[in-house]
Amino acid sequence: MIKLNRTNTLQFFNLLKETENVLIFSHVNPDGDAVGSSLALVAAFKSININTKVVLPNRAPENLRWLPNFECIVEGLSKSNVKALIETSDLVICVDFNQSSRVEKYAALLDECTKPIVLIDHHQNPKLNATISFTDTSVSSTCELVHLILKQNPDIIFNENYATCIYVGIITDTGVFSYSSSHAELFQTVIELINLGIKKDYITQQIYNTQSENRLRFLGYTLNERMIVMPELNTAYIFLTLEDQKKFNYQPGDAENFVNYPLTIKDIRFTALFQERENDVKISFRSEGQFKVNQFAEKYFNGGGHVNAAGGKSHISITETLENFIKHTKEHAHEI
Ligand SMILES: [Mn+2]
Repeated sequence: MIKLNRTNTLQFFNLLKETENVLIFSHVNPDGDAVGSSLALVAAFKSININTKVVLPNRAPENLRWLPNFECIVEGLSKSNVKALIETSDLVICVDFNQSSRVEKYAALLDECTKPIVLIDHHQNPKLNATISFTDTSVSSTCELVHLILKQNPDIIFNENYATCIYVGIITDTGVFSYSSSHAELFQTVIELINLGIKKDYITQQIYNTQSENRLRFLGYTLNERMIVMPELNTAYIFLTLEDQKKFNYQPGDAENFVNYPLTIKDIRFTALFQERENDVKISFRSEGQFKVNQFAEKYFNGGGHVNAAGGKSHISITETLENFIKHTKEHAHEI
Protein backbone atom coordinates (compact mmCIF):
# COMPACT_ATOMS: atom_id res chain seq x y z
CA MET A 1 0.00 0.00 0.00
CA ILE A 2 1.42 3.33 -1.05
CA LYS A 3 1.25 5.90 1.74
CA LEU A 4 1.66 9.59 1.10
CA ASN A 5 2.71 11.94 3.84
CA ARG A 6 -0.32 14.21 4.30
CA THR A 7 1.71 17.01 5.89
CA ASN A 8 4.05 17.01 2.88
CA THR A 9 1.14 17.11 0.46
CA LEU A 10 -0.53 20.04 2.22
CA GLN A 11 2.77 21.89 2.51
CA PHE A 12 3.38 21.37 -1.23
CA PHE A 13 -0.12 22.58 -2.18
CA ASN A 14 0.25 25.64 0.06
CA LEU A 15 3.53 26.41 -1.63
CA LEU A 16 1.84 26.14 -5.05
CA LYS A 17 -0.72 28.77 -3.99
CA GLU A 18 2.08 31.35 -3.71
CA THR A 19 3.84 30.19 -6.86
CA GLU A 20 3.81 31.77 -10.32
CA ASN A 21 6.89 30.24 -11.90
CA VAL A 22 8.15 26.70 -11.46
CA LEU A 23 11.41 25.27 -12.73
CA ILE A 24 11.59 21.49 -13.08
CA PHE A 25 14.84 19.52 -13.25
CA SER A 26 15.19 15.95 -14.40
CA HIS A 27 18.15 13.67 -14.95
CA VAL A 28 20.78 13.33 -17.66
CA ASN A 29 19.89 10.93 -20.49
CA PRO A 30 16.22 11.53 -19.75
CA ASP A 31 13.87 8.57 -20.13
CA GLY A 32 10.09 8.29 -20.47
CA ASP A 33 9.56 8.70 -16.74
CA ALA A 34 11.79 11.78 -16.52
CA VAL A 35 10.17 13.56 -19.45
CA GLY A 36 6.69 12.21 -18.67
CA SER A 37 6.67 13.33 -15.03
CA SER A 38 8.07 16.75 -15.98
CA LEU A 39 5.48 17.38 -18.70
CA ALA A 40 2.62 16.00 -16.58
CA LEU A 41 3.47 18.66 -14.00
CA VAL A 42 3.56 21.28 -16.79
CA ALA A 43 0.06 20.26 -17.94
CA ALA A 44 -1.37 20.14 -14.41
CA PHE A 45 0.14 23.48 -13.41
CA LYS A 46 -1.29 25.19 -16.51
CA SER A 47 -4.74 24.57 -15.04
CA ILE A 48 -3.80 26.54 -11.90
CA ASN A 49 -2.04 29.30 -13.85
CA ILE A 50 1.49 28.39 -12.98
CA ASN A 51 4.16 28.86 -15.67
CA THR A 52 6.49 25.91 -15.82
CA LYS A 53 9.79 25.30 -17.57
CA VAL A 54 11.72 22.04 -17.63
CA VAL A 55 15.50 21.82 -17.64
CA LEU A 56 17.22 18.69 -18.94
CA PRO A 57 21.03 18.35 -18.92
CA ASN A 58 21.00 16.81 -22.40
CA ARG A 59 18.72 15.93 -25.29
CA ALA A 60 15.65 13.75 -24.82
CA PRO A 61 15.34 10.80 -27.22
CA GLU A 62 13.33 11.11 -30.44
CA ASN A 63 10.47 8.85 -29.30
CA LEU A 64 9.55 11.28 -26.49
CA ARG A 65 9.61 14.50 -28.47
CA TRP A 66 5.96 14.27 -29.53
CA LEU A 67 4.72 14.54 -25.95
CA PRO A 68 2.31 17.41 -25.25
CA ASN A 69 3.97 20.63 -23.99
CA PHE A 70 7.40 19.40 -25.11
CA GLU A 71 8.17 23.02 -26.08
CA CYS A 72 8.38 23.85 -22.34
CA ILE A 73 11.61 21.83 -22.15
CA VAL A 74 15.06 23.37 -22.52
CA GLU A 75 17.84 20.89 -23.19
CA GLY A 76 21.55 21.25 -22.48
CA LEU A 77 21.38 24.95 -21.64
CA SER A 78 24.53 26.61 -20.26
CA LYS A 79 24.97 26.70 -16.50
CA SER A 80 24.63 30.50 -16.39
CA ASN A 81 21.36 30.41 -18.33
CA VAL A 82 19.96 27.78 -15.97
CA LYS A 83 21.11 29.88 -13.03
CA ALA A 84 19.09 32.79 -14.43
CA LEU A 85 16.07 30.52 -14.79
CA ILE A 86 16.33 29.51 -11.12
CA GLU A 87 16.50 33.16 -10.11
CA THR A 88 13.23 33.98 -11.89
CA SER A 89 11.44 30.93 -10.41
CA ASP A 90 9.56 30.70 -7.13
CA LEU A 91 9.90 26.98 -6.78
CA VAL A 92 12.19 24.21 -8.04
CA ILE A 93 10.91 20.66 -8.51
CA CYS A 94 13.24 17.70 -9.05
CA VAL A 95 11.72 14.60 -10.63
CA ASP A 96 12.99 11.04 -11.18
CA PHE A 97 16.39 11.45 -9.52
CA ASN A 98 17.51 11.98 -5.95
CA GLN A 99 21.08 13.22 -5.97
CA SER A 100 22.36 16.36 -7.60
CA SER A 101 25.11 14.55 -9.57
CA ARG A 102 22.32 13.17 -11.82
CA VAL A 103 21.90 16.64 -13.38
CA GLU A 104 25.65 16.72 -14.08
CA LYS A 105 26.73 20.31 -14.94
CA TYR A 106 23.79 21.80 -13.00
CA ALA A 107 24.60 19.87 -9.78
CA ALA A 108 26.16 22.85 -8.00
CA LEU A 109 23.16 25.03 -8.91
CA LEU A 110 20.88 22.62 -7.04
CA ASP A 111 23.28 22.27 -4.10
CA GLU A 112 23.45 26.04 -3.71
CA CYS A 113 19.81 26.75 -4.58
CA THR A 114 18.07 29.15 -2.20
CA LYS A 115 14.58 28.61 -3.67
CA PRO A 116 12.37 25.92 -2.10
CA ILE A 117 12.98 22.50 -3.66
CA VAL A 118 10.37 19.77 -3.95
CA LEU A 119 11.68 16.28 -4.67
CA ILE A 120 9.43 13.66 -6.32
CA ASP A 121 11.21 10.36 -6.94
CA HIS A 122 11.11 6.58 -6.60
CA HIS A 123 14.81 5.62 -6.32
CA GLN A 124 16.56 4.38 -3.19
CA ASN A 125 18.71 6.43 -0.79
CA PRO A 126 17.72 10.04 -1.53
CA LYS A 127 20.66 12.38 -1.04
CA LEU A 128 19.18 15.59 -2.37
CA ASN A 129 18.57 18.34 0.15
CA ALA A 130 14.92 19.25 -0.49
CA THR A 131 12.40 21.42 1.35
CA ILE A 132 9.67 18.84 0.74
CA SER A 133 10.45 15.24 -0.26
CA PHE A 134 8.13 12.70 -1.81
CA THR A 135 10.20 9.57 -2.22
CA ASP A 136 8.68 6.12 -2.44
CA THR A 137 10.43 3.06 -3.83
CA SER A 138 7.21 1.02 -3.91
CA VAL A 139 5.67 2.92 -6.83
CA SER A 140 6.29 1.91 -10.43
CA SER A 141 7.53 5.29 -11.54
CA THR A 142 7.85 8.93 -10.68
CA CYS A 143 4.83 9.48 -12.94
CA GLU A 144 2.67 7.24 -10.77
CA LEU A 145 3.81 9.13 -7.66
CA VAL A 146 3.14 12.51 -9.34
CA HIS A 147 -0.41 11.40 -10.05
CA LEU A 148 -1.01 10.08 -6.51
CA ILE A 149 0.10 13.46 -5.14
CA LEU A 150 -1.60 15.80 -7.61
CA LYS A 151 -4.98 14.06 -7.62
CA GLN A 152 -5.41 15.19 -4.02
CA ASN A 153 -5.34 18.82 -5.12
CA PRO A 154 -8.94 19.93 -5.75
CA ASP A 155 -7.85 23.00 -7.74
CA ILE A 156 -6.04 21.14 -10.52
CA ILE A 157 -7.97 20.19 -13.65
CA PHE A 158 -6.58 17.08 -15.31
CA ASN A 159 -6.76 16.56 -19.05
CA GLU A 160 -5.65 14.14 -21.76
CA ASN A 161 -2.27 15.85 -22.20
CA TYR A 162 -1.53 15.34 -18.53
CA ALA A 163 -2.73 11.72 -18.58
CA THR A 164 -0.69 10.89 -21.70
CA CYS A 165 2.52 12.01 -19.98
CA ILE A 166 1.75 10.03 -16.81
CA TYR A 167 1.00 6.93 -18.89
CA VAL A 168 4.28 7.21 -20.80
CA GLY A 169 6.29 7.21 -17.56
CA ILE A 170 4.39 4.23 -16.23
CA ILE A 171 4.83 2.05 -19.32
CA THR A 172 8.47 2.96 -19.91
CA ASP A 173 9.46 2.30 -16.26
CA THR A 174 7.59 -1.03 -16.10
CA GLY A 175 8.37 -2.42 -19.57
CA VAL A 176 4.66 -2.05 -20.33
CA PHE A 177 3.58 -3.66 -17.04
CA SER A 178 6.22 -6.43 -17.07
CA TYR A 179 7.96 -5.45 -13.80
CA SER A 180 7.61 -3.04 -10.83
CA SER A 181 3.88 -3.09 -11.46
CA SER A 182 2.24 -5.75 -9.29
CA HIS A 183 0.40 -3.37 -6.97
CA ALA A 184 -3.33 -2.96 -7.60
CA GLU A 185 -3.26 0.82 -7.05
CA LEU A 186 -1.29 1.22 -10.26
CA PHE A 187 -4.19 -0.16 -12.27
CA GLN A 188 -6.55 2.23 -10.47
CA THR A 189 -4.31 5.01 -11.80
CA VAL A 190 -4.48 3.51 -15.29
CA ILE A 191 -8.31 3.49 -15.08
CA GLU A 192 -8.21 7.19 -14.23
CA LEU A 193 -5.86 7.91 -17.15
CA ILE A 194 -8.10 6.05 -19.58
CA ASN A 195 -11.07 8.00 -18.26
CA LEU A 196 -9.11 11.18 -19.03
CA GLY A 197 -9.08 10.08 -22.67
CA ILE A 198 -5.59 8.71 -23.28
CA LYS A 199 -5.10 6.87 -26.56
CA LYS A 200 -3.36 3.91 -25.01
CA ASP A 201 -2.48 1.95 -28.16
CA TYR A 202 -1.31 5.09 -30.00
CA ILE A 203 1.00 5.97 -27.10
CA THR A 204 2.60 2.51 -27.12
CA GLN A 205 3.10 2.79 -30.90
CA GLN A 206 4.75 6.21 -30.56
CA ILE A 207 7.11 5.00 -27.84
CA TYR A 208 8.09 1.58 -29.19
CA ASN A 209 7.37 1.42 -32.91
CA THR A 210 8.99 4.55 -34.28
CA GLN A 211 12.64 3.55 -34.47
CA SER A 212 14.78 3.94 -37.57
CA GLU A 213 15.81 1.04 -39.79
CA ASN A 214 19.40 1.80 -38.80
CA ARG A 215 18.64 1.39 -35.11
CA LEU A 216 17.00 -1.98 -35.64
CA ARG A 217 20.02 -3.16 -37.67
CA PHE A 218 22.28 -1.86 -34.87
CA LEU A 219 20.34 -4.07 -32.44
CA GLY A 220 20.71 -7.04 -34.79
CA TYR A 221 24.48 -6.46 -35.04
CA THR A 222 24.77 -6.05 -31.27
CA LEU A 223 22.96 -9.30 -30.46
CA ASN A 224 24.85 -11.20 -33.13
CA GLU A 225 28.37 -9.88 -32.63
CA ARG A 226 28.57 -8.26 -29.20
CA MET A 227 26.59 -10.44 -26.81
CA ILE A 228 28.50 -12.86 -24.61
CA VAL A 229 26.49 -15.53 -22.80
CA MET A 230 27.93 -17.23 -19.73
CA PRO A 231 25.38 -19.97 -18.96
CA GLU A 232 27.40 -21.28 -15.98
CA LEU A 233 26.90 -17.89 -14.30
CA ASN A 234 23.31 -17.39 -15.53
CA THR A 235 24.69 -14.15 -16.90
CA ALA A 236 25.02 -12.45 -20.27
CA TYR A 237 26.53 -9.13 -21.26
CA ILE A 238 26.76 -6.85 -24.25
CA PHE A 239 29.58 -4.46 -25.07
CA LEU A 240 29.65 -1.67 -27.62
CA THR A 241 32.88 -0.03 -28.68
CA LEU A 242 33.13 3.54 -29.96
CA GLU A 243 33.82 2.06 -33.39
CA ASP A 244 30.59 -0.01 -33.30
CA GLN A 245 28.60 3.08 -32.43
CA LYS A 246 30.26 5.12 -35.17
CA LYS A 247 29.54 2.41 -37.73
CA PHE A 248 25.80 2.65 -36.98
CA ASN A 249 25.75 6.44 -36.60
CA TYR A 250 24.80 6.11 -32.92
CA GLN A 251 22.30 8.67 -31.59
CA PRO A 252 21.62 9.20 -27.87
CA GLY A 253 19.13 6.60 -26.69
CA ASP A 254 19.83 4.16 -29.54
CA ALA A 255 21.05 1.46 -27.11
CA GLU A 256 18.32 2.29 -24.58
CA ASN A 257 16.66 -1.12 -24.29
CA PHE A 258 19.51 -3.38 -25.42
CA VAL A 259 20.40 -4.55 -21.91
CA ASN A 260 17.01 -6.21 -21.51
CA TYR A 261 17.33 -8.58 -24.48
CA PRO A 262 19.73 -11.14 -22.94
CA LEU A 263 17.27 -11.54 -20.04
CA THR A 264 14.86 -13.14 -22.51
CA ILE A 265 17.26 -16.14 -22.79
CA LYS A 266 16.18 -19.09 -20.66
CA ASP A 267 17.97 -19.20 -17.27
CA ILE A 268 19.77 -15.88 -17.82
CA ARG A 269 19.03 -13.78 -14.75
CA PHE A 270 21.74 -11.12 -14.80
CA THR A 271 22.69 -8.90 -17.75
CA ALA A 272 24.92 -5.92 -18.35
CA LEU A 273 25.52 -3.48 -21.17
CA PHE A 274 28.90 -1.77 -21.51
CA GLN A 275 29.01 1.21 -23.78
CA GLU A 276 32.35 2.80 -24.52
CA ARG A 277 32.28 6.62 -24.59
CA GLU A 278 34.98 9.25 -25.17
CA ASN A 279 35.91 9.55 -21.50
CA ASP A 280 34.40 6.54 -19.76
CA VAL A 281 32.34 3.39 -20.08
CA LYS A 282 28.62 3.67 -19.40
CA ILE A 283 27.18 0.55 -17.79
CA SER A 284 23.61 -0.71 -17.32
CA PHE A 285 22.65 -3.72 -15.23
CA ARG A 286 19.43 -5.74 -15.13
CA SER A 287 18.43 -8.79 -13.14
CA GLU A 288 15.49 -11.08 -12.74
CA GLY A 289 14.77 -12.19 -9.19
CA GLN A 290 16.76 -11.60 -6.04
CA PHE A 291 20.18 -10.46 -7.30
CA LYS A 292 20.52 -6.82 -6.26
CA VAL A 293 22.16 -5.07 -9.18
CA ASN A 294 22.05 -1.68 -7.45
CA GLN A 295 24.41 -3.01 -4.75
CA PHE A 296 26.63 -4.61 -7.40
CA ALA A 297 26.74 -1.33 -9.35
CA GLU A 298 27.49 0.68 -6.23
CA LYS A 299 30.20 -1.65 -4.94
CA TYR A 300 32.19 -2.07 -8.16
CA PHE A 301 31.08 0.44 -10.80
CA ASN A 302 30.41 3.87 -9.20
CA GLY A 303 26.67 3.53 -9.64
CA GLY A 304 23.37 2.54 -8.14
CA GLY A 305 19.66 2.39 -8.89
CA HIS A 306 16.91 -0.12 -8.32
CA VAL A 307 17.17 -3.75 -7.13
CA ASN A 308 16.61 -5.12 -10.66
CA ALA A 309 17.74 -2.16 -12.78
CA ALA A 310 20.81 -0.07 -12.13
CA GLY A 311 23.60 1.80 -13.83
CA GLY A 312 27.23 2.66 -13.34
CA LYS A 313 30.38 4.05 -14.89
CA SER A 314 33.95 2.95 -15.35
CA HIS A 315 36.95 5.15 -16.00
CA ILE A 316 39.32 2.41 -17.14
CA SER A 317 39.36 0.81 -20.61
CA ILE A 318 36.38 -1.20 -21.77
CA THR A 319 38.57 -4.36 -21.93
CA GLU A 320 39.69 -3.98 -18.30
CA THR A 321 36.14 -3.08 -17.29
CA LEU A 322 34.84 -6.31 -18.81
CA GLU A 323 37.55 -8.31 -17.04
CA ASN A 324 36.54 -6.76 -13.72
CA PHE A 325 32.90 -7.43 -14.45
CA ILE A 326 33.54 -11.13 -15.11
CA LYS A 327 35.68 -11.42 -11.97
CA HIS A 328 33.05 -9.81 -9.72
CA THR A 329 30.22 -11.76 -11.34
CA LYS A 330 32.04 -15.01 -10.50
CA GLU A 331 32.38 -13.83 -6.89
CA HIS A 332 28.60 -13.29 -6.74
CA ALA A 333 27.64 -16.36 -8.78
CA HIS A 334 25.83 -17.99 -5.82
CA GLU A 335 23.44 -15.02 -5.57
CA ILE A 336 22.44 -14.95 -9.24
MN1 LIG B 1 11.75 6.51 -13.12
